[in-house]
Amino acid sequence: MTLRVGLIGAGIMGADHARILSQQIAGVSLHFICDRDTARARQIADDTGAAHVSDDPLAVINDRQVDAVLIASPDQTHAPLTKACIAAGKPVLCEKPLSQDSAECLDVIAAEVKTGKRLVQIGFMRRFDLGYVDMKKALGNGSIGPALMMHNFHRNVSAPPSFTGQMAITNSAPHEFDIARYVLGEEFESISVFRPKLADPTKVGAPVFMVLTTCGGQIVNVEINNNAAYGYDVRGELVGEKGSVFLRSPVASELNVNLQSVISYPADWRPRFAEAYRLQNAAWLKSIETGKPVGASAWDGYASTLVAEAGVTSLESGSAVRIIPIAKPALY
Ligand code: ISE
Repeated sequence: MTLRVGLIGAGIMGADHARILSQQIAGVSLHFICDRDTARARQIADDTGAAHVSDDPLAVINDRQVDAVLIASPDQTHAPLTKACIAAGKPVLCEKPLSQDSAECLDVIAAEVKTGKRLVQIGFMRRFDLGYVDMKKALGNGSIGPALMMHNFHRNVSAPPSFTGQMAITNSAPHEFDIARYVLGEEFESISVFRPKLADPTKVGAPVFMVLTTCGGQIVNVEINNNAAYGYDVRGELVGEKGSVFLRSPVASELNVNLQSVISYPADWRPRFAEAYRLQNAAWLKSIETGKPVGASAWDGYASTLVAEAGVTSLESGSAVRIIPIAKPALY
């Protein structure tokens, strides 16, 4: 059976998901493309053979010929559109974050719990990255001993003009908040956020450095620098009592010229996590067929947003902030 997917959002992420679904995964077709800019929606429809284009996301969600929905629209639309998918009984892969407001995440959770079915997957694709899979495996099989710390660096070339200072915490860092929870199998207990002094304080996207503690006693540090300039560079190291696992970025080649050996950095996350996105999207579609949920749930979306909210408070207050989630519903 070919699964017909409705795609909401034809920007940088929507276009990449369209490429993945149309070129790299069998058994799926793009059926409906939605964006406020119908011209770029039409371009994706023409490239992928999608039958319909609209600027109305509800037209996509409620179309009887759409079996599943992928949300790649702006952050503030994620929670309301995910709730609309739940109301329509449609499986949905929603790009991260589920919301930048934990109360909105709880609304989504309440709606999904009411159906009694897991319909929502959140696009924390690093859970499918082979480096992080190795980290979780090494912890799980005891080869590095009990986890002590996890170091994380997340550097973008430059922040888009719309990027507010807080978005380093609410938009970029949720990747690290989620992957650390997933690898360690622990919830966070507290967060402290610091910001270095910039030469130009008016520059958008100043770096932040975060120190988090887990309920299991581990320490996690996260550096987010959305204006690293030199390349897209995500690093990580899981440190145990007997060893560590260091995250290696996939490198296709090494250029040797002019007495130099050059390994290039990608310009953004798409090439760095290309395989993780493909595996995530393929697993999502498979989970729809099997009825067995995979990847990050709406609860995981809530948990990472709760940490981000506490991080914003810590940055503003200059103090450590405790993280106290609600009791996890049995559905998760
Ligand atoms: C973006 O939304 C992503 O999800 C990327 O993975 C991340 O590196 C980037 O910082 C975010 O803005």
